[in-house]
Amino acid sequence: MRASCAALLAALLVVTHPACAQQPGTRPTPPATPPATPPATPSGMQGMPGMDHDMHDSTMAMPIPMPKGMPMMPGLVGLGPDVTPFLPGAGVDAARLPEARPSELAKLRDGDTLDLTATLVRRSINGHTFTMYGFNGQVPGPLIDVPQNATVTVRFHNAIDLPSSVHWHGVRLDNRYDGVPDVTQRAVAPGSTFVYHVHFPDAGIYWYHPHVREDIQQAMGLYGNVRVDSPDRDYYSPVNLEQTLLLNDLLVHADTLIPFGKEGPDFALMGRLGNVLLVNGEPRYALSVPRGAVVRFFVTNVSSSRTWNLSFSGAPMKVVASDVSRFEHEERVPSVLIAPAERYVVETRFDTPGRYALVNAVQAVNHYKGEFEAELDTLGIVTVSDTPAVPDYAGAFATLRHNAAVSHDIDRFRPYFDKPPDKRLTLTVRVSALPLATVQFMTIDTAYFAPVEYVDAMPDMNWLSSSKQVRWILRDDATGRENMDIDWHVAQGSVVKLRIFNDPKSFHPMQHPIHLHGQRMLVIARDGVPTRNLVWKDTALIPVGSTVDLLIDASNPGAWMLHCHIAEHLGSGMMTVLHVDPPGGAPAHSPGSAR
Ligand SMILES: [Cu+2]
Repeated sequence: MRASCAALLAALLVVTHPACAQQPGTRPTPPATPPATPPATPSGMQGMPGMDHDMHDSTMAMPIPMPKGMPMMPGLVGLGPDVTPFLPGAGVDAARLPEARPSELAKLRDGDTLDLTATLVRRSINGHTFTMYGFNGQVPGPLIDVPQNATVTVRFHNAIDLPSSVHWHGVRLDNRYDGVPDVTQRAVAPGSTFVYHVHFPDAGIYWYHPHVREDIQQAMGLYGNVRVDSPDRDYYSPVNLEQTLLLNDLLVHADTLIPFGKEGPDFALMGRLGNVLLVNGEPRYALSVPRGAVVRFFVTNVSSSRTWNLSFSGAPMKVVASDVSRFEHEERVPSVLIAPAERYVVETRFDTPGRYALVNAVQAVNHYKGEFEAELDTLGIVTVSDTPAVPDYAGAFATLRHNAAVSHDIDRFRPYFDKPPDKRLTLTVRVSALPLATVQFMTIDTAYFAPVEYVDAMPDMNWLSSSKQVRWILRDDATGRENMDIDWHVAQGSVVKLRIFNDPKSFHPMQHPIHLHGQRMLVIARDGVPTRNLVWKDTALIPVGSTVDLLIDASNPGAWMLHCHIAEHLGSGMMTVLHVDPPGGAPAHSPGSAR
């Protein structure tokens, strides 16, 4: 929310606070803390970004956690979202559920079969016990490791208390197995099974999650990675260790999960931003490595709405790959910015014995001062021993590779970069029946915007907005049609230039990570500035006020979702379908039945 100045305005200090006009939303300064003095302390390990989480203070009277020292807006006290509260496992005794296990490796070969079962699990997080979900009793779900070009069978069994499905995020697979209810299949009812045949044409890091009520099912633990291994042994540089990091956040008040909306998402304005930050399902990530070790991290953002900015306390880092390919050129980066559903592959060298903190460094707002300020959360610690790493990959790490194969693959698309857009979308929002205080607040507040909002500065207004009141919109500029009324067809094999504009003048502008299923795309320009180091993507962040040009390689036939990956925005309508028609027209196709 446009919170910093808004709070001042709400307090009837109707002045333009000079700080409010300062560089709204400028990128945070990444931490440059040397490893000898890591910012991590035991108290910094609790993962509570800006939230007051003390069980014994007055916040106990609040229905949701608020930023420290900030009361609920007077006009909103006593209200609740207009949806029925829902939490997993109603009436189930958590003590009788199995404790969730960490993710286990599921190494599959071409033709193998995996049984994947979504169940209720018991979780213990920061000393509190919750009933949540897991795949095969694990959170994250099994790390599925397959060779490139393998096809595997996954028998998905739904043993949770909601309809579900599995979407294979970023994978250019057969449309029938894309996992989207009412588009490619029917939702899998509790107690039912659906069999997926998944082909993996591209090396890299992917993930799987339900495509039903993602705001509940992902947040409660239904997510896992797929690592697709290239047959090229030199595909990545040599490293001493590989790690997968799945980033999520959980919204907890004292010892209680904040319920979800049964009929549709609450927190529909900004999405649900948790106050407990999780790496691989746990609030404390820990890794021990020898001195000089080079570690390749496969990072996936599975959170509903949070955009993260990761770094390792100044340890040198290079970015190697993203969603569907490697970059044309490896680059040194101070930190990596990762929006919901994106993946980045980064390599880091830990050359000094000691402790390096894995931190999320973003820009938050201070309501009372009306200023942007840095916010730093420690997600975990990498402990580096005195023992030297063997082999020593310092030389390989110092080399920034040029991936000629990636550039050559892109070459045949370059002639299309400068063509006029084939399709244009505007991102906006429409609201109705919100509390009057929220509407008044937002109307004044929209005078200010940040390109990317990293924290929920006004969780009371956000919590009270449900998908019944908020409609997030993809609008086709050519026809004025919105969301599922857009009827886009393109020919298989065409190269589609899609221009997306995120309208900063809407009622509540916000960044949107836009995801296209089943194809790959390039972000070729942002605000008219060409991208100089390309990478194949399936998700692109569209900041507020920005115009982003995407070039879609529409090679995979079928009906493919195009949507915002903020789960509450998707649940509030922000989706459409791109039909990629094979020669001879669209295939006759009806959603398959759950078996
Ligand atoms: Cu969105």
